[in-house]
Amino acid sequence: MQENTSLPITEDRFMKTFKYFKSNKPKPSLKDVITAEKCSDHQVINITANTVIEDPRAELLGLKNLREWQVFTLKKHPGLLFIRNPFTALGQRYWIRKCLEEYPKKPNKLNIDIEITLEDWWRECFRNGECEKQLQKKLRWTTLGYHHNWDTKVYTESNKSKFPEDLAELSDVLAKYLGYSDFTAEAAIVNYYHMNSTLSAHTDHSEVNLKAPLFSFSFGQSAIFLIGGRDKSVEPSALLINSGDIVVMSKEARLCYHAVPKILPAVDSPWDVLDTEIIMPDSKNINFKYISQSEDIMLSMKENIDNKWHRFKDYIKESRINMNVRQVLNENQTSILMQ
Ligand SMILES: O=C(O)CCC(=O)C(=O)O
Repeated sequence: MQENTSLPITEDRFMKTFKYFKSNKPKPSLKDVITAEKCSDHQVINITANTVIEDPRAELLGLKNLREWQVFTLKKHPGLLFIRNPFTALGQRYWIRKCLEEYPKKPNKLNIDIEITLEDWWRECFRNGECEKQLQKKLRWTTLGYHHNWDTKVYTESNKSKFPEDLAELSDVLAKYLGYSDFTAEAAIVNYYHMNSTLSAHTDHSEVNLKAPLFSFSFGQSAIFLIGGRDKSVEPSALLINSGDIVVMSKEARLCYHAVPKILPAVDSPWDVLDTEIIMPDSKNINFKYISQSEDIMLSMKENIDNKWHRFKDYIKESRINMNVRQVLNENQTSILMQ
């Protein structure tokens, strides 16, 4: 992630729009914010494929049948794809819980490491039975796989941990659906936003492979996402992202400036809308590429149906989580050193 502040403010249209949406007084108008609902709008094109090959892994990863997915692109931003919530309610719960209970554990890296090293942040938040809100609010990011180095912006072999199998599998299902047969999830930033959080304008270009798409999965509260051009003189478009939505930055959009100037209260909470009868997926005959123990997923899904869910629900009702997945290496490259 790299910030660029070199443009004179008069030419920095990205910054102007960012400030407009960030403002609390006066509050920005949302009338020009693009939503998938407005797909008849001249700015949005529905590019959902007519024929889709089913993927038996989808259900176990908390995804709806691929035939139900809806994909859009923005006329002004070719390469920027938007998939409108392809997750089931149980799927949303699964990923929210993973981002809170599993991913912020060591050896993964957390923003709070510079202050305090915690083996298990979520467990620590509930060490005394009650939720320690102050510690909970401190978590802003966790990195997985190749850890993004925020100072040098360089990935290294020595700063890497195992990429989670389930997230690799989810990314693989998405990649295959979009026609990227060689995508490998190798790094992720999980971003945690509270109602007043923002993410400033940046491009993601630390990866060796800048041709592979970047997958961005969002859960919880909504957000305004700005997507601009290759420099900040291009006026960005504002897109509303709701829980479950996926944004893909590919091709021309892969290296474009983007930002999150505002978190908005979600109108719906799709993680709450569980079907009355939950039938657990049968994982026996599914061929996974990365997952070795699908029973763990089943167990975790089941736990989300019972009363263990309430702590995660309390968190997500005032937060947004974004999992930002990247391929780092080129095809046939096995290490950063081999370029
Ligand atoms: O939260 C989002 O939607 C975007 C996150 C992002 O741009 C990043 O992690 O690089």
